[in-house]
Amino acid sequence: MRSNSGTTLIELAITTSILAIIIVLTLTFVSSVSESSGVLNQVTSMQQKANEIIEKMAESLREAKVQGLVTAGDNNITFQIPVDYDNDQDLMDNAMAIEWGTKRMDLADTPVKGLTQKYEFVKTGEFSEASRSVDLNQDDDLNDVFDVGHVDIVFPAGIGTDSTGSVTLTEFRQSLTPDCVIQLKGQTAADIDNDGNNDPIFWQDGNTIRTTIFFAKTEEQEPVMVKVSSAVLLRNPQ
Ligand SMILES: [Ca+2]
Ligand SMILES: [Ca+2]
Ligand SMILES: [Ca+2]
Ligand SMILES: [Ca+2]
Repeated sequence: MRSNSGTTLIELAITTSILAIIIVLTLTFVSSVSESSGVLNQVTSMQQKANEIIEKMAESLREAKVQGLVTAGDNNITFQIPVDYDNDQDLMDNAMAIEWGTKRMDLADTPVKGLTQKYEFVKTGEFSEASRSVDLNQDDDLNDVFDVGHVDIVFPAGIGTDSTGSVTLTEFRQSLTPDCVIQLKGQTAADIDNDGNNDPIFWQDGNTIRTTIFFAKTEEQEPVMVKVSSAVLLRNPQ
């Protein structure tokens, strides 16, 4: 009886510790699964949104007449689009030339002749790998610091006069993205993902406009980086 109960106690102790190990293993497994599915959700939702944004930009750039050359350090691209400013239901004027201009978004999309619109990166913050202990660009160091911001579309808006009486044009801005666009700090054309190719947001390669955007939700505890790019062949090159 005594030896029996002794065995039972030992057995109980062994069973309890085995159970404890199993519980710990299970919890570790569950938490790592939910962590990786959290990262996966983050990547999937960002990828989807990023694709929509870049497709929308590509659509307008395809028709565009780019103003000036877009070099690799530029954080913006200025362009015109065909608009029906003579209001005869086509995009050609009387001389059969394309009606280049933009729209006054502040005036219900009213077409305006000769003016431009642009896409532009606007910095709103920074992300430091070291201070967050996250290797965001996965190049095996924690040395990188990123500018964080968004891409605006900028239209001309109301025309006013300044203090000297000169005519001024104001801007109408719309943010195309949340504050989750990243670039290496102060290096608008740098190679973010270390694949040997520089990653300016906009870059003109002959009649092709290349757009590359890196997205990261830097407010997440474990932010991940997503890259989206497009190459648009200009339909109306100069
Ligand atoms: Ca017209
Ligand atoms: Ca890094
Ligand atoms: Ca680095
Ligand atoms: Ca790169």
